[in-house]
Amino acid sequence: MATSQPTTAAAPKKPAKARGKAASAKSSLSHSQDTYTRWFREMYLMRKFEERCGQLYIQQKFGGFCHLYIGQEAVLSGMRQAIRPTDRVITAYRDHAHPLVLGTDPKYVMAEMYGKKTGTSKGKGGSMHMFDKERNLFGGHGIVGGQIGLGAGIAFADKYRKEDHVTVCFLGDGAARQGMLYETFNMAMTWKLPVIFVIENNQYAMGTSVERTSNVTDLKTLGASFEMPSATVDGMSPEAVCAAIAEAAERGRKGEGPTLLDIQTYRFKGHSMSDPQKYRTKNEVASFVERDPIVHVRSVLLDNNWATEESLKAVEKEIKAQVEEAIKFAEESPLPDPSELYEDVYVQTDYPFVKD
Ligand SMILES: Cc1ncc(C[n+]2csc(CCOP(=O)(O)OP(=O)(O)O)c2C)c(N)n1
Ligand SMILES: [Mg+2]
Repeated sequence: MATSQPTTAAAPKKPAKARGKAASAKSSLSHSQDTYTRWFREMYLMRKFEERCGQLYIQQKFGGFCHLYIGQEAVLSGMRQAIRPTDRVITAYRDHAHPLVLGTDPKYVMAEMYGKKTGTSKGKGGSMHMFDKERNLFGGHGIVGGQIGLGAGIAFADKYRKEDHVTVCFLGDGAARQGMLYETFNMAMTWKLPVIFVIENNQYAMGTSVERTSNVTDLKTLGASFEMPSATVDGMSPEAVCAAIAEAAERGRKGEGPTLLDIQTYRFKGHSMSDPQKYRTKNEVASFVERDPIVHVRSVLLDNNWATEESLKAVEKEIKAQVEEAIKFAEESPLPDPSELYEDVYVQTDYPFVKD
């Protein structure tokens, strides 16, 4: 298959920042009322959860790092719509929204933020290490690019066991510069692994723009020397993301191997909570906030008479209450017992390197 083969979901050639507002809500709808309703609910949950995390972090309710996902929600909603619940997901440290979209109860995600025993990783992972075995979420990884090889490894295991799952392996535009990417791309193409490499290209790695990290700024071309099918996708549109990931998943399930998607998105907030954001202008941020995917989905629902202002307000109220309940649960949960420190480190109880 040709490198950089355009998919139905390829974004216009202009960089995302140069494009105008989301297309009119009524034009060419490819999804049902149920889908838009679900997108609204889950994106609103991701947004409110993250807004509250930001506030709680400032109030020093929990420590460590805190990387918010605000602005990038359409990537996860589009992905969730395109895959099966049995498919696998792995990501980096900007990972609070991934369990939420996969259906993990927000209270367990919030408890992990607080380092509590009831958290998704029993309070031993924190913000950067969300896992959910039942929902096939394999983390949550703090080493930039570390999950690229792991994602291909999960896909290798599925292929070896002859199971038809696909793995969606998320990575940042900064992680795309890691050597791990090239070794993994080579193996994934050689063995035609069912893995979709999704660059969540929010245009910055901490304060460093894509333009400053390489001569190559069209990230879909990173797969070119491996002849990996690839495309650029508008990450502010859940419809475009869904179409691109669905096509890539089908390719993976048919045994045709991996796909690379450069999904162009934007984080409305700083890299982490301690980012003065001197590397970008307020106008640049505003140009993306104008394309807020939640506003887009909201207007699709209203313009098609699939919802009313009142019904959406009721959903918002319900979700805000759910997030508050999650905070209460987290605050009231116990801390892990110090005796649990060495539990869940190795699967094998007699692992030869474990010493007393
Ligand atoms: C191997 C490694 N190098 C450096 C860091 C420090 N670091 C943390 S986040 C980050 C930027 C990564 O940016 P990107 O991959 O674009 O993800 P984003 O934060 O935009 O989601 C860096 C360099 C790290 N955690 N691991
Ligand atoms: Mg980035």
